[in-house]
Amino acid sequence: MSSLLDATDRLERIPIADGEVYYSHKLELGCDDNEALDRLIADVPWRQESILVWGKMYLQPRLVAWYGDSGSDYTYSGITLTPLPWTDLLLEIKRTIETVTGASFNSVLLNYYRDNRDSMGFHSDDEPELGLRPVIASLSLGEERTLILKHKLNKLAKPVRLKLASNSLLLMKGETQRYWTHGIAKESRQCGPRINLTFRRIVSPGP
Ligand SMILES: O=C(O)CCC(=O)C(=O)O
Ligand SMILES: [Mn+2]
Repeated sequence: MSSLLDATDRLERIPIADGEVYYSHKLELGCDDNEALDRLIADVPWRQESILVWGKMYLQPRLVAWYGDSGSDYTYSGITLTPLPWTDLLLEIKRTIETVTGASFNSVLLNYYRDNRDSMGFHSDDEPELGLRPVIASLSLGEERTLILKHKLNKLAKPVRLKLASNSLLLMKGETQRYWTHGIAKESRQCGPRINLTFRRIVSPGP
């Protein structure tokens, strides 16, 4: 029977209208999450990108890196990222995420939140190259941070706050990017480092 189950049946569904969001508190990564965090902090060629917001350039309040199959360029907020080739560690993590989600991915955006002052503004992962109804699988390693989801149209829908633990997986699919924005707020408490890996599928060349 289990082969007839959708892979997402093994994940907790977060009850939101107009979208499909799933959470798994602890993934079996096949490697220690602290070790994976340390290796990524040390080995990834992290960059702090400048982005265009309302016609003005700002430094992003976090570091990023983009990996993927060649040709999976990704354009957002006025910057185009050309993928670095997959490393063994990232391919191993990708395989685990693909098994758990039943989806396949050709690229991953890594976000490195160095401390409580690093953050990500509200946005949707709705760039044209991700196609309609993108499937975004997001693995967290390190410090627990809160992801907030806000409905774009229904002002009566309460924002949804999700604490993303180390080694947890958040899966967004269906109409989530169309109807919701999400972001990671700064914290007033001290925070250790956190790395987030958002696996994506580029389905068409960017603009
Ligand atoms: O850090 C997170 O959990 C969110 C990352 C994210 O939304 C993104 O990379 O688009
Ligand atoms: Mn996002």
